[in-house]
Amino acid sequence: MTAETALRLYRTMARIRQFEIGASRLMAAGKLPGTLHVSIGQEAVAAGVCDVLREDDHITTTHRGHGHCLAKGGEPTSMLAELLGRATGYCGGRSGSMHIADPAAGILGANAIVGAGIPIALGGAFAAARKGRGGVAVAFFGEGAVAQGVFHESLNLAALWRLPLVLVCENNLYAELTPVSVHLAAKRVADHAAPYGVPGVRVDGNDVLAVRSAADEAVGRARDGGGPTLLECMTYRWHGHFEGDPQQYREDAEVAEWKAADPLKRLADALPDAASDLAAIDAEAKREIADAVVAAEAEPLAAPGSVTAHVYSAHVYSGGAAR
Ligand SMILES: Cc1ncc(C[n+]2csc(CCOP(=O)(O)OP(=O)(O)O)c2C)c(N)n1
Ligand SMILES: [Mg+2]
Repeated sequence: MTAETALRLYRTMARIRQFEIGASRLMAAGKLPGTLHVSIGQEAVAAGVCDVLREDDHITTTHRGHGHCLAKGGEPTSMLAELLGRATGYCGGRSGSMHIADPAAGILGANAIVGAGIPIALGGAFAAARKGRGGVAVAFFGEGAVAQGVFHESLNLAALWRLPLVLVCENNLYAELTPVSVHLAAKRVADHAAPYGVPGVRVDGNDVLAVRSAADEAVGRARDGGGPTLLECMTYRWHGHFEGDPQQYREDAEVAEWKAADPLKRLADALPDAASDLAAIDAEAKREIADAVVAAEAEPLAAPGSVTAHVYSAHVYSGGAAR
């Protein structure tokens, strides 16, 4: 691991952290329509995995996907404009935080439906295999998606066809308000890989160097035709399931314990000689996101008159009576 790589990983995590602090503040100020799910505390997974991806690789993500989008090359002002309902946002201001997509950056979409991004990434992996240029697709999902049929269907097909798919489970111990022990029979998500003949690896998801190293191996294997890997990253969200969640389902002591395992602080502790570089990166990330908030807020709101644009069913039924 070179110093340059370590600083790049820190920068990615710092940008994600600042983005989500900014989004959380906008929500608290009543400026964001809809719901907001932030991944503060989980930044090492997005940063470590996306660091080993190429620009032409693809990802899909979830309702908690800002970090993955930023780490894959998503543009913060366009993301914030989307969150703020602005016409210049990634989806024209129509979707908010849960459907951000940027095909040019290889982001096939966040997704509000639990598990729904996994088969889309499977399609990305299938396309990459057909193109034969060593492309890889990564599906990010929470442990809440693992009991969904589509997780198993996708893992089965990826294994059968040795597709270049990396399934990255962010196990943050809760699905909405439900602890993992109550909704998953298996003790370890990674153990679901073995019946499909696929490597299953569990890593400390707050250790960005460990995540990067496991992702490097999985992505390398996928690129070389070795098929899929299931990577389980153990992590924790500092905020509630959504902004405003009263969080009566967990103890303050548990949150405090995980805050002490802050992925940014852990990397900083591993780089004692880089304190001034890291401080400069923090300051730069703060400035970048503050500027992006100002720029996004200055953009025009999506025009109410455009509300039926991009609504496919309106065209399907346009010849007949509305139903
Ligand atoms: C198919 C489906 N069922 C239920 C929901 C409601 N829902 C939204 S988020 C969520 C929990 C997701 O937990 P997890 O996958 O662990 O992701 P996390 O929120 O922890 O990042 C649920 C049940 C949904 N969006 N989609
Ligand atoms: Mg979860």
